[in-house]
Amino acid sequence: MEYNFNDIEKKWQKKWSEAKSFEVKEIADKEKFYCLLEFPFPSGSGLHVGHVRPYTAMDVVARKKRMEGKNVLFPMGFDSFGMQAEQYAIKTGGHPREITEENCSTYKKQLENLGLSFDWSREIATSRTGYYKWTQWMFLQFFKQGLAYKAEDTMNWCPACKLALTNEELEKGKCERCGGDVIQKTKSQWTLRMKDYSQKLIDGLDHVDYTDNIKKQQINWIGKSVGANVDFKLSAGDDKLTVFTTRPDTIFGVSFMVVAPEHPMLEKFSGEISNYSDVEAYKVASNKKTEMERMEGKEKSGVKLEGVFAINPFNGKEVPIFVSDYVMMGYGTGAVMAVPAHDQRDYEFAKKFGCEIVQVIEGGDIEVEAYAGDGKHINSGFMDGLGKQDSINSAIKFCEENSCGEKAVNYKMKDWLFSRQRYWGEPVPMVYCETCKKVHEAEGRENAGWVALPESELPLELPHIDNYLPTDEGDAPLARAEEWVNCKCPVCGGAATRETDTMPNWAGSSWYYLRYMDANNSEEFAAQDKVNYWGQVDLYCGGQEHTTRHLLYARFWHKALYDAGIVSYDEPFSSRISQGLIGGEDGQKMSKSKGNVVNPDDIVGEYGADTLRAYEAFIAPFADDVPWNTSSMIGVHRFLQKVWRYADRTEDRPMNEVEEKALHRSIKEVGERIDTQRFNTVVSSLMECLNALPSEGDISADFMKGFVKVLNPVAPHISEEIWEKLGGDNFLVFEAWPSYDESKLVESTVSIAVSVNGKKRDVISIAADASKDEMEKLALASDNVQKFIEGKDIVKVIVVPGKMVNFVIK
Ligand code: ANZ
Ligand code: ZN
Repeated sequence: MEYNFNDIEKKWQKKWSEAKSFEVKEIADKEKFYCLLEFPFPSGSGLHVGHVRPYTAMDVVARKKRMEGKNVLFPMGFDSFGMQAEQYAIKTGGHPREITEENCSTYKKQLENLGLSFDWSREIATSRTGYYKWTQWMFLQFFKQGLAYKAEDTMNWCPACKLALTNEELEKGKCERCGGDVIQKTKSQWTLRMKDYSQKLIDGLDHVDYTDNIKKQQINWIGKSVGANVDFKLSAGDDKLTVFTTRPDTIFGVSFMVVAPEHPMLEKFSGEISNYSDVEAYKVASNKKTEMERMEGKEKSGVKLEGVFAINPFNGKEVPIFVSDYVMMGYGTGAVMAVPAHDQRDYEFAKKFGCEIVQVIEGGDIEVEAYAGDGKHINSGFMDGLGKQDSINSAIKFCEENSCGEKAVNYKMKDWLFSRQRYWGEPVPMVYCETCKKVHEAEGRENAGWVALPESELPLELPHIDNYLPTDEGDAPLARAEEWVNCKCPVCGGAATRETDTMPNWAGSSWYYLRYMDANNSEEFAAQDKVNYWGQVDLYCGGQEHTTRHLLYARFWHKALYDAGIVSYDEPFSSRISQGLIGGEDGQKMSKSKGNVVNPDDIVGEYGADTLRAYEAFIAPFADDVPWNTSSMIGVHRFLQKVWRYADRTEDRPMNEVEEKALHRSIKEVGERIDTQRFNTVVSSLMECLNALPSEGDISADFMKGFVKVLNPVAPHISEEIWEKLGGDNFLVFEAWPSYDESKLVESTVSIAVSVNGKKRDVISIAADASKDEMEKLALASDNVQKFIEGKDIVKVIVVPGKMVNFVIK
């Protein structure tokens, strides 16, 4: 019989769906397993084969865990807010909601064609009101906890496109859309106090099982620095300038100070600074640069403050102060003590502005560049002769004893800028009221004037508008919906206006794993007992590009919920893995413009979903980037055809020794390899299993029934079909994962290949310890071999013990 994969696959997809095979309920005494995939943004171009890789891999895990008797939660949904849908709507005149919903259903169809065992009864999309009601609700909880505040923040603004752009949306500092210049604009925006969670986010990594690489990336992103805050007295008044330094031990080498252009001391001392107009001009100029440009800062620039200087608390030396944009206001104190001999940025600045360079650590050649290495301290008063750590400790001790500083820790990670000037996002459920503002101000409250919507008014729905562009003033497109914007203050009943910024795309994706636990609940984001039953995600799989931001946002969000008493455990994901990318067959990144995109629908149509699944599992170690390769995909297809043919050869008889051993080995290997995410070797083990059988003669039906159980996670359709043909009752999906018998794995016999002139003619089974002579004798006795050598001269016999025999004939 022919392997009609298209019919077979459709048949089983229908059966599973009708039987609701993958829908799960919370069952108190059944052990759970929560297997989570990052949900896709439903773009107009649909799924490509790169998406399929993690989907298949996690489906393999979910199917095996199910067969092992676990209650498996394996959900899917859509991260469906975002700029792309909005841009597409602007281009085509459609509505982002309609475009998004259409894309969602295309994706869903594509996913169903792959035979993925998702529980679609729990489908979510972040842009549906039933979902974002709870995103808004969580924002309100954060606001109540004091975690949300309005702050003036600079944003990248493209005057041509009238769009605010994130740093990721810049290309070499220019707008990625029109290539035009981008300016810095300040705007009051919602911000979440994520920086306060820096240490918790580092500490939490000790209690989760992420790969070392993922942990390292998270730690780097948080960017913890340990050092000291040191106070320098100012010549003017009794004010001081505090700097953050990781190297207080180098303080005897300070020859100037630098403050950021935004530092408040500048304005404060504008009366004392005699060249303040130069300072102001410099402030304006640096405001035009993006943070990236400032950090790269190839050519140092700055202005020396005339009329004000600082005093080094360690030696009383007078130190000039500069303003320069290589110092950022957002980090530390926005001021640095410059040690040009040992910090390269300070060195470049000193060279340009003719400042003194005082070496305080032995080593290097400071005629050429700053020396950042270790060495003994020199020119450092009481620290002379000390090494790095000792002198840091004694410098901090000096600060504490003389009340001029203390130990300090800083984190590079910033608070989370939570406002976007876009339409297609969650409305922020806040209202601005002038009347309440006066009350708040009198109380000295933060966010004066901002009033939270009562929870009963959620969801605050996105109003319909026709123009999705921000206004000329840079206000978000929602500002155009005047009727919606003007409202009553929920506290005092006076005239008020709604927030017109929306939430970032990262909001909805920060808690979706919780919603899956109780996706259709209209009373709560999820019922507590369900949240407690499903608990932490056991295995979370997603892209490498999400190991920093998304994973940190979600962990922060969860910890904030935990601190607010909303969830009972403080880490959302107990383990995390990341898949590698699939590139084009030409070795380049798969992209439409390069014309090298492989569409999964085409592969499924031509070779079947099982082939695509097995190939994507087989393609390479899961975390490796790898190019698509059609001929190796066809190789996998041939393997499935072989499975199909072998199933046709079955007889009702017990397994023989060869079959038993091949099967037990495969059960062991496949099981272990799925559990450790070595999916590529799962497929090779299955191939080896069949290779161990003779290519002709009958095969035990028991062998085949066992074989399709281990094949099932990878190629579920063909295995269900064979299972049914062999008279297996129930779906294979619900069969128990087979166990293996260790004693069956001991090598008493081995299969060896017998060839004639290098062409394989038979596989025979012999004792593992058979001698070369015995091997040759048995090989010669094979009928298949005899056919080819009968009446011919054997000129040579090559025997590799335990492996093969080759007869060379004339
Ligand atoms: C003196 C010094 C001497 C420094 C030396 C370094 C080496 P990380 O490790 O990144 O935390 N710094 C502090 N605040 C800054 C700001 N807002 N913008 C730019 N630079 C800033 O780096 C901390 C070091 O970066 C600090 O230690 C400070 O320079 C500088 F041999 O102080 B250091
Ligand atoms: Zn009010």
